Amino acid sequence: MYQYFLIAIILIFCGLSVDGQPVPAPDENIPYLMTFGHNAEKSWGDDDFSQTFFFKIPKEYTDPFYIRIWDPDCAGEFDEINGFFDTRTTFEIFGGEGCHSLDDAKGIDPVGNYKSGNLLAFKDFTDEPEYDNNWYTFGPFNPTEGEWHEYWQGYIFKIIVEGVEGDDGNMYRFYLTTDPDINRDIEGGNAFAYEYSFRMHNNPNEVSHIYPFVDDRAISVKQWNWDWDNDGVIRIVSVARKGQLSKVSGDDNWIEDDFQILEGEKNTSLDLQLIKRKEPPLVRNNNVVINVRNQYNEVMPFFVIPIGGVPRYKYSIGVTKKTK
Ligand SMILES: [Ca+2]
Ligand SMILES: [Ca+2]
Ligand SMILES: [Ca+2]
Ligand SMILES: [Ca+2]
Repeated sequence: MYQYFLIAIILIFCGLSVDGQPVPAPDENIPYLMTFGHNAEKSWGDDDFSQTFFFKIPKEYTDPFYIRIWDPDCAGEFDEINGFFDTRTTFEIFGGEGCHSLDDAKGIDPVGNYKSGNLLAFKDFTDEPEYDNNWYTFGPFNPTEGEWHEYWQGYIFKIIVEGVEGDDGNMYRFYLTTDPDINRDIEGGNAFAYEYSFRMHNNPNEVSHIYPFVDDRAISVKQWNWDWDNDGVIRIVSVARKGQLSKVSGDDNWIEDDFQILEGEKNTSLDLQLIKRKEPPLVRNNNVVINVRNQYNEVMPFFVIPIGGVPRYKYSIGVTKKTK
């Protein structure tokens, strides 16, 4: 009996370690990141054909690491065809001074010097069966090739994905890993973005999540989303918020919703629950974009592994205490 228990424990731990650090992460339950070729109409769901993500390598980790891309090609399985597949997607990895700290790097539009820092690696993909439902591995990288971030106590790297030719939708994921061939966790590693372009689930019962981090300067928040196709609602949960409904956009437009930060929410993550529409017509293959800004119009980071954990509503914070 005892040995079965031990084997079960070992299997659980092995299972965890080979999961790697996927982006999107399990708590987000987002099926794919998405970037279209720049000749696509924006009504397909991508507002600017460019996606930026950052990886954080904690200072305790000093060995080389890798960034793996799942399904980097745009053809075959998973990708969204528009006529025929003719899209070329570039993946560029940056490190060094300014790769994150420069304002343009943190913008939500691909303008100015957003490709700041040192270009460490580059590869483009078209219709390549070799990488269809398969991996491409960037690296090895040394953690110190990134840009040191004092507040997050780690080195930051940037990846920019762009649809430079064609009009089809490329679906993909990233994995941060210690191993070039297997996905293995970097303890304390994380990834974040200031704007997220992704594909929603087709199953209306699936709920996806985004976790913006509220720093201590935030007083109010503006939630912006693009091309939601009226696919359900966004419900905001936090340590102080039980479930507040926020607006979603229709076809080919942005919508903005403002709300105040509550006491207890600073230095925690919000949980934006993306709840799909359950009545017909069901929305399929829904590509969307979302960003969240504070009262200064500064974008707030979404960490794939939420800072402070997934927030749970605490009655004692959310309700004004009554004296008995
Ligand atoms: Ca594919
Ligand atoms: Ca096409
Ligand atoms: Ca793909
Ligand atoms: Ca859409």
